[in-house]
Amino acid sequence: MAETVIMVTGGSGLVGHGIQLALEEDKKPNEKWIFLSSKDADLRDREATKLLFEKYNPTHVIHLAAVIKALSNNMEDNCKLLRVNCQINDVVLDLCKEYKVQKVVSCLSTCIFPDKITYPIDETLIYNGSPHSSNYGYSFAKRMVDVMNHVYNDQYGCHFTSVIPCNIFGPHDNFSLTEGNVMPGLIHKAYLAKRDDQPFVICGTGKPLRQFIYSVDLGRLIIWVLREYPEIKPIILAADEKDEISIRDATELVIKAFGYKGKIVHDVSKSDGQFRKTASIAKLRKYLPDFKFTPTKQAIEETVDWFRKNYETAKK
Ligand code: NAP
Ligand code: GFB
Repeated sequence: MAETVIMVTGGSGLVGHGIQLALEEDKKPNEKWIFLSSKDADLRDREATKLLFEKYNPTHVIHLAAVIKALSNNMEDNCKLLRVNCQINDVVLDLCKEYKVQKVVSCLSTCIFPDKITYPIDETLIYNGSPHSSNYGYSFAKRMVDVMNHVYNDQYGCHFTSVIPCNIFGPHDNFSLTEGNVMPGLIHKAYLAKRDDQPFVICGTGKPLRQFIYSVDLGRLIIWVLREYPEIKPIILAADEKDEISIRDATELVIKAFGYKGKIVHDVSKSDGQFRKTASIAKLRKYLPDFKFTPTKQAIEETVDWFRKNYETAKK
């Protein structure tokens, strides 16, 4: 059987590690996986990136690399996030065409959907309005990946597709208190509150709603998309709608996992961001009716356990 060489851009991040953990239970002998980080090449640099294609000769690419920030930083840096992400995507996808890569799976995000929309959101609604203003630089860069997938398919017959995950968390996340997304931020804050016997501060009102997916579940689903999903059009990969929870609920699960019993304070000077972005997984269920997500409580406990054990070296 011919060897499949799968090159994963952004392979050193949260989702890259989710795929690596998922592969531990689902290795195929004819697949060779290469997980890249920014140390291998700056993907904005076409010549440096070309050397990676020459070196590894990938038959398949999972394109995860992106510059991601939490809500407050997105708001301050929409311009940078638009430019950097467009530069990376342009170089990677065009080289995939040049090197005749058989299939590319890129990663979008549920924050790309219009802010003012009826819920639940589905894959057909991406272009029905502007994304939330806190996020529009990053979101428009991501929308352009879907546009590129279609034009490269129409014009050159490339099989480029994409997945749209909701908020992700798990081991190897960015647990920075200022730059991390909400779940790793809450986990780091709960760790410090418990250790130093301090109040636990939630940004905003805690009322916004989010769907969360465990990085290992997402890893399993991305592997399925790479091997089996036939469409160019994107597919939402998210928790079931019924499992959407408020930021306050997520906080309760995190502090329980730490056994923290101290005071909880809301800093309402901090933005709530988008109130909700509830996404439907009807399309995923049509393909995979029996897929079982890890319960959020269990996934949080596993992530907290990982963070405790790896506190010194975790990205924070
Ligand atoms: P992450 O942990 O921040 O990792 C980002 C990855 O991109 C790292 O491997 C990083 O390399 C690499 N990278 C960044 N800039 C680069 C550059 N100029 N050249 C080469 N590599 C570069 O991200 P993640 O959370 O795993 O996200 C993966 C994908 O999922 C992204 O496309 C993101 O937009 C999407 N997504 C994430 C979330 C979420 O909640 N995290 C939700 C929805 C969608 P280094 O490790 O060397 O820095
Ligand atoms: O994950 P997050 O930063 O962004 O979550 P989005 C923001 C929500 O969690 C807001 C509240 O309502 C915040 O006020 N929150 C409470 C906190 N405490 C914290 C905390 O300690 N840290 C953080 N970060 N938030 C993200 C995008 O949007 O969605 C990313 O910014 C990515 O780029 C991701 O696309 C999927 O969920 O609003």
